[in-house]
Amino acid sequence: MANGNFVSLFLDHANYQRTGHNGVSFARYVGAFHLLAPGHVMQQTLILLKPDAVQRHLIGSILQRFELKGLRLAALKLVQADRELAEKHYAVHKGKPFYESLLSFLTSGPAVAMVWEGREAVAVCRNLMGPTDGAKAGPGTIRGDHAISVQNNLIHGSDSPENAVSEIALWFDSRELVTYAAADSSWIG
Ligand code: RTP
Ligand code: MG
Repeated sequence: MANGNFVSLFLDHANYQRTGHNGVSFARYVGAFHLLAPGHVMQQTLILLKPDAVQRHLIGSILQRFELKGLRLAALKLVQADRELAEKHYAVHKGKPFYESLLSFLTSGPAVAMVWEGREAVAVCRNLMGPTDGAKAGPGTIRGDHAISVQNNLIHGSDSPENAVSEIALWFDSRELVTYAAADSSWIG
């Protein structure tokens, strides 16, 4: 097997959900397997660059942080979210004082929707983002370096593997997710 190391075949949960029962194609199904060291958990997560990130010309510099971390880009598109999509995405916050303002913000212009994949991708991305309030986020994080607002905090990231699966399905059609071998994967681990 790869590099002569003991590796295990691990079925990515999100890909299994998308392809396991509906059977998009055998090739895509096989592509959902990853060669991983034992105990490593491969995940996918939904990342949105919110409308403030697009308007502030921060798409490239934020996106680069995910690339440099060693995550693999599985899907990417520019989306003008409508109210229905924003309501579904932030359904958990319905009824909170900031809910209406949040929906207005998310629908105020285009957002960049992405799926990033890698070991512990959900937690890795949340750490790269920093805490919700830009004023409290530490330097070195995306929000800490570029945001000072609670609401206009540039970026969304799924907060659990389970929510990642449903959020990816909300923003992407399964055919928009691309499976390929990253040339540097054996070095990144
Ligand atoms: P996200 O869901 O966007 O990744 O952000 P998060 O987990 O860090 O924060 P969450 O509590 O889920 O809040 C969702 C988004 O709502 C806006 N917000 N405004 N005015 C306020 O008090 C307030 N609190 C939250 C932010 O845009 C936050 O990211
Ligand atoms: Mg959240």
